[in-house]
Amino acid sequence: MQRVVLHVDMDYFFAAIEERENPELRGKAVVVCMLSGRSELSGAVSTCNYIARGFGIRSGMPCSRAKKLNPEAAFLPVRKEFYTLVSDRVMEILRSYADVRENGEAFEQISIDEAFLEITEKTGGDFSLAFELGMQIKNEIKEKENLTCSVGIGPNKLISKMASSVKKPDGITAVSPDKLESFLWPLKVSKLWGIGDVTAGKLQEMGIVKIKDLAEHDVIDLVSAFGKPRGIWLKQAAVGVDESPLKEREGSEQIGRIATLPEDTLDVQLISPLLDRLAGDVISKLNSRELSFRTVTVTVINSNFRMYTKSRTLNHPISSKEVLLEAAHEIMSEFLSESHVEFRRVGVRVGDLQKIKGQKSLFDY
Ligand code: TTP
Ligand code: MG
Ligand code: MG
Repeated sequence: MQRVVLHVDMDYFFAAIEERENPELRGKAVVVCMLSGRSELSGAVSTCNYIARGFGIRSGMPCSRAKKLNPEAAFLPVRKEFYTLVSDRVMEILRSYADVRENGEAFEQISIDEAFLEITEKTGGDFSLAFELGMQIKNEIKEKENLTCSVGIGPNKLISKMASSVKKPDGITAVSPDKLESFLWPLKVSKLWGIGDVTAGKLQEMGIVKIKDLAEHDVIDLVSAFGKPRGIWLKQAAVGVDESPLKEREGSEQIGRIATLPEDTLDVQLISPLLDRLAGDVISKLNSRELSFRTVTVTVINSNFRMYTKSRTLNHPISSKEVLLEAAHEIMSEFLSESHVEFRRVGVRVGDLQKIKGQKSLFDY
């Protein structure tokens, strides 16, 4: 199946949150500053809204310079903890749109305001469905958080990441596999995600300016200039090839099983046997690897293909099937009491895994 990856980047994130919290800022240039505290405006610009960008203000610039560019702008100190709370809520919305795998969602957050979602299964490889899903995501973030974002869709991470910056703010851009060359080739090599100033400079010395030049360049020459892995990567990236998978959240290996119900239903009698079977499979996998768990997560996907998850954290690590079943059934009954839309798929997974300490038998002594 054709792979589809979606990338989301929030628009002028820190400044947009400040604007939302303080409607008087609307229509004004807003600059969020990392103040060093030494003297007034002695830090660097963290970010600014698009009105401020119109005055030439940019991330990383000294705040004093920004002040010269637009003395009327509102200068606000960063409130990182607050932005992180907003980011966490946005990420949970995004996560709910990603394909569901046995060990969790195919989702990778890469910064406070950016994430990749694998949506290959969700869309069946169809780029127009992917575009609709992108619009749904934008609407939900606007509705729930009153913030805008820009979305890129492509056959891999590289292309989706580059596509999301094409139309900003509040844009959406899909680059289907047949459009790779027309999308990439007119761009300068420095626009290729993963190429920094040093590589771009070196390429320029070799006469490679546009991505098209890179695509047409002899790979052996690239390998001798940049080494084998990098040389091959450059050649492939120039034609839009990138096979890198989404990386899971670090340190959060999970073991899980997910399955489709015989029919869409809200009947506990039909759901329970499947839940038992999934929990049994999870326990066997845990036992074979001698692992205990501390968190239990139940996932349901309803007949509208929306996904919901709920988790429980136990107060100590355990490997008991009874405990897993009890937690899973409790969570499921919460879901059932809240939901009006029938369930289509259900999943059980455990996390916070730990190796069970080897219990020696008497014979070992
Ligand atoms: P970005 O996504 O790079 O920028 P942005 O969201 O402000 O604007 P855009 O609409 O172009 O996406 O970064 C996300 C946040 O990270 C940004 O709001 C503030 C912070 N940040 C810094 O603190 N310093 C920096 O140099 C950059 C680039 C970002
Ligand atoms: Mg952003
Ligand atoms: Mg970003």
